[in-house]
Amino acid sequence: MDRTLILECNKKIDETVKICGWVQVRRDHGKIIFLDISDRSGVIQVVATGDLAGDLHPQDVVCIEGQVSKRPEKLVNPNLETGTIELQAKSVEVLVKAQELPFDMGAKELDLQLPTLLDYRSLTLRYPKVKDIFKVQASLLDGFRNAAKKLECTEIVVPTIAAASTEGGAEVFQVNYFGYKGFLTQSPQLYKQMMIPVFERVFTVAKAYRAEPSVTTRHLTESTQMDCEFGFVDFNDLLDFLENIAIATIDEAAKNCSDILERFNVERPKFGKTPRLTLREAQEIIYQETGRDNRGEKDLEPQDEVDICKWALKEHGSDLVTITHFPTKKRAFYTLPDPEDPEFSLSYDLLFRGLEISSGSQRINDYQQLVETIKERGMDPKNFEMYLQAFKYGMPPEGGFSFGLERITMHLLELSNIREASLFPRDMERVDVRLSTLR
Ligand code: AMO
Repeated sequence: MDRTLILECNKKIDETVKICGWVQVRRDHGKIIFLDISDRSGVIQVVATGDLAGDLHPQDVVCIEGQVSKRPEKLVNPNLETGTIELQAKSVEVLVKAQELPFDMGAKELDLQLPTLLDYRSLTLRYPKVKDIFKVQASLLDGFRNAAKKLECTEIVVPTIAAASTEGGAEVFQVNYFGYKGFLTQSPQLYKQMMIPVFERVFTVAKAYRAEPSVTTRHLTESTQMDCEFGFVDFNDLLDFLENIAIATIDEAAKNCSDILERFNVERPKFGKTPRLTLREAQEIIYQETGRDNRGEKDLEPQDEVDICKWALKEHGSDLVTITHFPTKKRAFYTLPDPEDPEFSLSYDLLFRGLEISSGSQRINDYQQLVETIKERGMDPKNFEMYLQAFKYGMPPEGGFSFGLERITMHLLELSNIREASLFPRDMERVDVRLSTLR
């Protein structure tokens, strides 16, 4: 008999079908045993006798033939897509027995500490509420790709082994590349810029590596960046594109996953017109609102990001706020200083519900200015030979931005730690397993 997907059973009342999937939960009620079986489409309750259910337990892989029947009115489960039906098992084939589980995967809440959740990642990812996080993430990726394509960006795939570090600083992983010094890219930055004279508008979803020396709830050593880059644009065009893509990306996921947002008990994001503030204006507002005087600081502190977002929601009904004009020295070498006040740059960060989710800038597109800036920053233009070629031979005014996928996922679902929003998170202490267990 051909396999029927679980959700399809809704249309097969009184028919005999074969479903295949995993045992999620087993409930013994005397001689009757209820099994929740899941597949890629959903979950269904199976009613089996003790003989048929044998010693089945969660994560066993089974195929079950049986008759789809309507549940009695009072046993309907409104929270389940198949809540009005159940499957009366006639035969059970065990394809694969799972070993005994280290914890109860059938529980209503997976009550585990984060390290344990990650130690057993390939198992805990199957838990419905954990799986939901990555359905939202997939939807964010769709939303980003759709929004970038709407703006006529071409998708590119870029390298992650490079000959020079992109964002500067010490936070770079070195690799021994056949005896030569190589680096893992801190962002797809240099490659997306090199592609401007090729396609004019590009986007990419790329891994970014940062040797972050501190353990925080919002930094990973390997994160996923969703980047765009545009030629023939000015600063205002870039801000429009940034906010347009952010709203389209988040809104598509929030719409497609409204059931998941409900299960996580989080509200759909609000997108009134996104307020735009310079860093100095934001610091002034924070001072007025909270009395905390960070005017003159070179960046926003985490608490500043929280406070300015609270203000944006209160005053503008927006979960997003754009901050512009960061000090030139605090931004990467490719950032264009503001011609009217070169101490500050044509740069921006986009904050979402209290956290920076994106940043970018108008770029230096003049070859000589770029070479000079690289030298001023104590770097050697020779290490940027391929990159500089693109500027030598005709680079239009250009700019772009990058979104952190895990950060958006985290704040859309109001998770408390970014590691929950990464399938297999890497940090100072973990690459799949705890590094301490490798020593
Ligand atoms: P930036 O370094 O600000 O800019 O990174 C862009 C976005 O990526 C996310 N992000 C991170 N997420 C998790 N862990 C990390 N360690 C981490 N680092 C960054 C954040 C951040 O806003 N090349 C520039 C972008 C550009 O100018 O186009 C860049 O990489 O959400």
